[in-house]
Amino acid sequence: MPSGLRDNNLKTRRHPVSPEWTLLGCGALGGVFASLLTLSGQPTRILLRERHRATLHPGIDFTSLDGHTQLLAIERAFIDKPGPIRRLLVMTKAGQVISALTPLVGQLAAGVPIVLLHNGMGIAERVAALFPHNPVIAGVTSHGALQSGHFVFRHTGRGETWLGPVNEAARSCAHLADELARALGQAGWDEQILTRQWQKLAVNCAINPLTALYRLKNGELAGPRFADVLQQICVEVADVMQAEGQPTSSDELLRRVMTVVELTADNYSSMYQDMEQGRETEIEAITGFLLGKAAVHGIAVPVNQGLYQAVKEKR
Ligand code: KPL
Repeated sequence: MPSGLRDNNLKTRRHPVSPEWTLLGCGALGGVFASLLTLSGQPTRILLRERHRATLHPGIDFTSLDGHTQLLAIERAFIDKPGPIRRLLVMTKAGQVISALTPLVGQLAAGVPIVLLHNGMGIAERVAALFPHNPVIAGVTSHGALQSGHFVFRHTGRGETWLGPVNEAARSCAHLADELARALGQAGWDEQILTRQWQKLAVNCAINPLTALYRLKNGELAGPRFADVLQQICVEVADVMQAEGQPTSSDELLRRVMTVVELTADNYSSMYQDMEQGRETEIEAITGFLLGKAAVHGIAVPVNQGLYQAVKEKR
């Protein structure tokens, strides 16, 4: 990616006023969402954290699903001077959500919606406590994304995105799903977002640790070698979900997992990518969250426990 790109070479203009979206967390998925929002005509500003101040910030090199590559100028700002924020889209890794948002405590205007799109659970409630005057929205997405260099992103799979309210103030924010849908092709609003979060957690408990530990593409989990372990993971997650008041069955969860395995067969899971790059994984917010809930209900989850330990030890 060449540095020092001039804006007039790029596809979009800078937007000095108030962007539609301010995005915190420009990893693979964040970079793809920023690109898709920009291309749909919704000006987006990327908020960079302090540790990125010393690095170069060229335009975004974005490759869409059809393989077309283009350079996009996307406005950037630093977290200490974020500029006006209309909606905040938080796409950091689960483990970084709280530390990334902390500088905005007391700075973010009341009423500005905070949309959280990360793997794992247990964080949205903490964000709602930190920002009692803001609508907090939890989201799940199954889009595939790859980052192959500094600000070089590829959209690798069209997925579904669902948003829903975490606190009362967020109940009036359903229109945000429509706006995301303009960029993503589909996005829906679901008042029962907790159920969708659990279903996504089940998929992540099954796919992410195994693909990361065995260094596989998602599709390779369809082989007979993994049939038993996937089944056992789903039995354990279903037990915990039922104890949490989420009606489901291990068969239903296994069907969901196998559908995602098939739809994302050619993708590397985010945990695989994190481990390969030596980054912190989301194991705490995914399997760690499950283990915490299992302990509360006194449910044994030995297979998930083993995967959790193996991922922790590998780092
Ligand atoms: O969410 C994912 C991830 O990689 O984190 C899945 C759905 C497993 C797709 O890779």
